[in-house]
Order: sequence, then structure tokens, then C-alpha cells
Amino acid sequence: MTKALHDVRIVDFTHVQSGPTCTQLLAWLGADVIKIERPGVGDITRSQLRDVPAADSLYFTMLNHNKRSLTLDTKTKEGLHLLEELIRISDVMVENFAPGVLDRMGLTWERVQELNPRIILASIKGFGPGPFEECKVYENIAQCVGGAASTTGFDDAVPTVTGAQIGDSGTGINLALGIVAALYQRKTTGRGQQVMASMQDGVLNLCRVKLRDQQRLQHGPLMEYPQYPHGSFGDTVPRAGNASGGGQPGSILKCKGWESDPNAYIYFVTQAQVWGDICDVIGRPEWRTDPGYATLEARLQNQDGVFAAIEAWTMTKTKFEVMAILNPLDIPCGPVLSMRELAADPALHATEILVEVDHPERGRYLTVGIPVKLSDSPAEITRSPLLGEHNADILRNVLKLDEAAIEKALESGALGRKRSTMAVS
Ligand code: CAO
Repeated sequence: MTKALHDVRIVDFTHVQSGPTCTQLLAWLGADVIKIERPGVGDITRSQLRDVPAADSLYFTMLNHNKRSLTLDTKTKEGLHLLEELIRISDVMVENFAPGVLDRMGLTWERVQELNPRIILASIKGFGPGPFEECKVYENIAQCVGGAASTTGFDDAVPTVTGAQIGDSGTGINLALGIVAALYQRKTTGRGQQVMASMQDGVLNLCRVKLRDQQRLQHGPLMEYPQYPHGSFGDTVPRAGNASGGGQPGSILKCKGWESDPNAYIYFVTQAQVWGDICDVIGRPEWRTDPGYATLEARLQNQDGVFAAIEAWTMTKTKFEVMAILNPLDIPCGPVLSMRELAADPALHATEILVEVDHPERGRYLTVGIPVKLSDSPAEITRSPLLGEHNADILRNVLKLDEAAIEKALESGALGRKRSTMAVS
């Protein structure tokens, strides 16, 4: 079966996490992704957070599946020439270097268009145009400047970043959408275009509900926040702890075993539609009609009391027992699952959102597969490339160089030290 993007060739000039996430998604959708890496070094993540000596790290392997690797020193004349030749015959180039890096290399948008007017040049930067546009940005910085940190955590504690990589992987997803849309538009215009995604914008987009709340503050307290009704609100959206971000109050509650298991908790939503069933389940049937509890308005005045009563019940059961009781009643809830529990979940393996992959250096490892499924373009997760693994393949079969041209490229040192660069074909 052909893949959705089977006829798309991508020059993947990305590194670390944000850009590689984008190109990995496109590779899973069928694009031919050629990762350009510095000879001898490669993407810095190959050696960062290494767990197995002399093997590519999980940091790298888990972000670079289904790609090919070509080593090129693009600061040499021959390296830049080969990159430019690749640009001429590709559909997309993706990069996430610090601002100005591509220009310093000579690859301005004007130059890229001159090489290939149909190419889409897709970039991730920390910030969009403005006072910070020249700044380098990593994940947690993006979370801070995009509104996530100021609104995450508890009122009496420091701003908190989340484990979900919303700045890096989140922005990579935005960029992938932009690229696919630009490819679609090219069908009618015949032209490429620039696609830009800033990490600050990406995080702010995901904090949309907090900007909603900022404006709601002008009209009164945020009744679903834990600061209501006893605490006070200032002039900005406070950290909401584990309160629900929507119109149905929710909280994380202790379950049996919480004293020793840091994840023996469940998220419980007191959805108004099923309030009566909640009352029955927790042994408070009288709350169905008690004016202090019967309406959402009344419950918001006493959120602490409501959740304390529910928690007194959840603490008598494990999080999975709570789930088993509440689900048939359509009461929305979800256990706090640890990474250990997720990694072992057979249902997640069955749907291939968790996949085991073989790797020649590090052996078998577990990774996350594609989070979107296309019925006519099923993704097959294959391992990340070794550094320069496809040098020979790409010079011969993509750039169509003859043996003399290959020899010239190798002699120049642009692909690295000659002996090691063509070892694998
Ligand atoms: N051959 C030769 N040189 C190469 C090369 C190659 N194949 N690939 C990269 N380089 C060079 C670049 O030319 C550049 O050199 P100059 O600064 O001399 O022009 C340098 O390597 C890379 O520059 P960088 O500033 O992008 O890298 P860094 O490690 O200092 O910064 C990061 C990393 C991520 C902070 C920065 O790239 C950035 O802000 N990117 C945009 C935002 C982003 O994507 N952040 C997410 C990162 S994941 O948390």
C-alpha cells in the first residue's frame, strides 16, 4: 500500500527535539526524509543522555525513526554544494537552527527559492518576529514564555513546567501541519513557500483556555479554580493546581495505596449530568436533592467538601477498581498512569502507539509510534539511521552522482573522514 506522502522528499536539517519530531511524523506518513548531520558528530542528541555506551541514545533514536542519514559539513564548499543539489530535487527543507544560522550558511530564503522555486522551507524558531526573535529557546523556556509555567502548579509554589513536551514536540506537530498544507497549496500555485512555527506561539496556542480565563477575570472570580470561594484572585490567571480547565469541576484524588505509591491517584470529574450517580456511589444519596449540593452553583461554593467526600470513597479502592465502578455509570475519570504502567499496557502495544524496535547498536527498545492513524497509510516504525549510514545510497541513488563525482565528494572531506563515510551502502 502506498503511503500518504510517498512522493515527498524532505531535506531534514533539524536537530534536538522540535524539528526532528516534525520530520519523524512526515516520515511515518511516507515521506523520504534525509537527515543532514555534521560528520563525526551528528545531531547532538545522539550522544546526550546516553544510557548504552557507544550507542545512539534513546533521545536520538526515539525522535528519528524512518529517516536516512547523510553526513555533510555544510560549511565546506563541497558540502554546501551537495546540500544545494539536494535542495534542487526535494519538496521540503525543514530546519530548527538558531535564528540566522541558515543565512550565515548562505541559504537565505531567496537563495533557496533560486535553487528550487517549488520547495517549501519550514522553520521552527523560539519566538516569532519581535524583541526576542534572535533568542535561542529550549523546551522549558518555551513553556515559560508561552504561558504554561505561570498557569501550572499550585498557588503557593513556584511556576511549574509540565513533562509533556508542548514546546518542542507540540511545535513540531504545528510545523508538520503547515508543511502538509503548503504541499497541498503547491498543487494549485506551483510554488513553494516559507512555513514558520514559533515555540512561544505553539505553547500559547495550547494555553488558549488560560487566555480565556484572563479575560473572564474582568467579570468576576474564576469559580472552577481552587482559589474560589475562600481565596483571592489578583489581576492575572493563577495556577489552578489540578482543577479542571472546563465547566465540569474535577480533581486528582487519592486511591488505595497512595501512602507508598506516588501514582495511586485518579482524576475525577464531577460531571453535572451524572451527579446523582456520584452521590449514590460515594454513599451520599441525600446530596442528590440537598440544596447545598444539588446544583453546580452550590457545589462550586463547596468544592473542597465535595472532593473530600469523594476522596474518602476513592481511598478505599485502587485506582483501577474506582475506574471499573465509575465507567459503567458514565462518570468521567482516569487513573494517573506511571510510565512503568504505560510501557507494560498490552492495549497500547496492540494499537502500536507503543512499539518495540530493533537497533544494531543498542538492541531492542520501546518507543512511541504515530499518534494519528490513517486507514490507507498505515505507519511502520523502523529504526533511526546510524550516523552517515546512507551516504553511499544518497550520493548514488538520490543525487545520481557517478563514481568520479562520488570520489571527488569523498576526497573533499565534506562527508567526513573518507574511510568511514561510505562504509555502509
Ligand atoms: N555542517 C556544518 N555546520 C553545521 C551543520 C553541518 N551539517 N549543522 C549545523 N551546523 C552549524 C550551524 O551552521 C551553526 O553554526 P554557526 O552558529 O557558526 O552558524 C551551528 O552548527 C548550529 O547552531 P545552533 O545555534 O542552532 O545550535 P546550538 O546548539 O547552539 O543551539 C538551539 C541549539 C536548539 C538552542 C537552537 O538551534 C535554537 O534556538 N533553535 C530554534 C528553536 C528550537 O528549535 N529549539 C528547540 C530545540 S529542542 O529543545
